[in-house]
Amino acid sequence: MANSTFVKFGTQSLLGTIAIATVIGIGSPAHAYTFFFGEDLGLGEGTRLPNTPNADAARKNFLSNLVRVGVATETFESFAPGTTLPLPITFPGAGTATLQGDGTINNVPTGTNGSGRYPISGDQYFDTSSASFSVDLTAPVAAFGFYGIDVGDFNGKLTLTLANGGTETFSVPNTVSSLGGSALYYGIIASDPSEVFTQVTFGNTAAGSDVFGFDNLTIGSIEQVKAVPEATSMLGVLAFAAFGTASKVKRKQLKATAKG
Ligand SMILES: [Ca+2]
Ligand SMILES: [Ca+2]
Repeated sequence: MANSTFVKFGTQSLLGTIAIATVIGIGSPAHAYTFFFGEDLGLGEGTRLPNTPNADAARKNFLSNLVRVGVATETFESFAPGTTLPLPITFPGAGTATLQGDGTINNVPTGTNGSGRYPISGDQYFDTSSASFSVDLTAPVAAFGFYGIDVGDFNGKLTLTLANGGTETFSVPNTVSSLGGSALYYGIIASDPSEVFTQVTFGNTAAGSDVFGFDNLTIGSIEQVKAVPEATSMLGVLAFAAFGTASKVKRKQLKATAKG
């Protein structure tokens, strides 16, 4: 008897959940961006990390979701040191990305710039306060990934605001108040054409004081994102929209923590 009552109640609860999910799905389609994050903690302002395995793994995972042909990565090696913004950069197949705001191309062949910042590729990187830094895109893009160096040692968490008609802000789960010289990789991939964006504005909870380095910017169009498996049912779509992104982020954060 008790068992039968439980089953009945359980069914009603499930139906209630479906109804709520349907309302959410119709009223405001939840975005299902996929996030990629890996962080290697710093060893101090004067020390360049000898390797960045967690950040590299996140980048590898990010790139594995993009087609191999045509996706470009800007390493900032071809610009004259001291170059300031605006800085237009062409990404074949994905349009032009113009870096806007404050920042400078820095050349640091060895060690750090004295404040924990250094290139990931080659000798150069882009140095910015993140108080005023955005990337304007001539064509809507679906994938955006980069290395951030020396984020968080002045108590700041990095944020990215995507403009796609409205705006949506995402926080990078970087460690705060760590030693200088850390390296992280952060990537975002849209899963369908409604999620593409035309501008990424950087912010920082300690804007102006938590200066960071920026290297290996990868941008991809929706055509350069590998197809994601289609959900098998409407309920699957709604459940994924409501809960999929959060759990993915959580899982990746946990993974990064375990490794770091
Ligand atoms: Ca620093
Ligand atoms: Ca570089």
